[in-house]
Amino acid sequence: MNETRRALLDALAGGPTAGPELAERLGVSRAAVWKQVEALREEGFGVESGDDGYRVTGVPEYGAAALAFGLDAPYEVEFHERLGSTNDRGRELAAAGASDVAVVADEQTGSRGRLRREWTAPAGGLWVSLVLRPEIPPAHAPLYTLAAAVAVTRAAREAGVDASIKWPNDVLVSETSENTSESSDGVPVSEGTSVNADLADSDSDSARGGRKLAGVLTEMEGEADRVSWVVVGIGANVNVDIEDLPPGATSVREEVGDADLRAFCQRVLEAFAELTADPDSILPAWREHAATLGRYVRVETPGGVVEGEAVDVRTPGALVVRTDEGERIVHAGDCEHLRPARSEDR
Ligand code: BT5
Repeated sequence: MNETRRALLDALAGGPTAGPELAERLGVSRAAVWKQVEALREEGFGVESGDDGYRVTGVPEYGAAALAFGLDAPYEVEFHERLGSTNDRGRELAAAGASDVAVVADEQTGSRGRLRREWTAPAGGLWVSLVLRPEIPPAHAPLYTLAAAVAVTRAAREAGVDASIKWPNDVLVSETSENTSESSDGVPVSEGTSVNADLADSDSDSARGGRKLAGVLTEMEGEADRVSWVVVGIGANVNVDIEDLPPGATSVREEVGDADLRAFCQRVLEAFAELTADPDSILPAWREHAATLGRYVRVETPGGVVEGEAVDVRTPGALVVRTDEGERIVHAGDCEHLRPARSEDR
């Protein structure tokens, strides 16, 4: 989207604006404003011109302009009806030097989870990858994964879904029964290009116990002291039938009925931008939205199994487990929720 279009959308999002004022704010002629307004109408916006200027009366359901309209986050939106993988496109953009771009697709035909697992992404879900160039050391990149999980969980809760995070980054809707188990991979730090892939190829995933609503795949390229780029891929089942998803998955549609996908996407982008603008806020927010803390967990790590009560999470996303032999810090692993910790055990 060109800068004039974005500036026009930003101006109109603030309320009715007169043509001459728009021309001045956009630094273009009034005729050019009119042309841009016509282009918005062609994209499905309702724009009326009245005494107080141009006023938006309707926004298309989804698309680049719809997502940019009223978005309170510093990302340019690149939208595709259908794409292989938004992460692949994000990596391409990153390699070409782009930053602060949100690649969104309505449907993905070759999307990936961790360890190159298949990710199912039919139309109606939120499939987005953020291309970023933060000034952080590679070891801190997992914080971005945690921030993404928090952002999706917030948006899901706002949509009425009782979502929470299982360490490190699966967003689940838990079963009412407590004695169930789930598993997932952990967050290895900065090896290769995949920040949160690796370890045991357990495909049992989070299906048991909690139904998986969303997942995050963060990839990066970096040098010893600084990342070059990070691509944070977020997949959330929003307006999707569970029959079109793998077993063990759930969707916003399944839990509470359809949500406004455009608003859902905007909320995720806004929450993510807010969290990463203040990195110190990420871990406290993660703790607040996590289902893992206060539970007995079993984590399969590269160094063996760690079992005990998950008591905290530490920078850049390590899990602190209280075991019979004392506290263990787990950076990566396959985590199962065993049961809630009883208060007398603490
Ligand atoms: C993840 O992997 O949870 C990360 C998923 C990231 C997907 C996004 S979509 C936008 C961006 N573009 C991409 O190409 N990817 C990212 P993992 O923890 O490895 O979980 C993968 C497993 O989840 C699969 O093996 C399935 O069992 C299950 N699965 C696949 N599709 C699912 C879905 N839509 N909902 C819930 N579970 C799913």
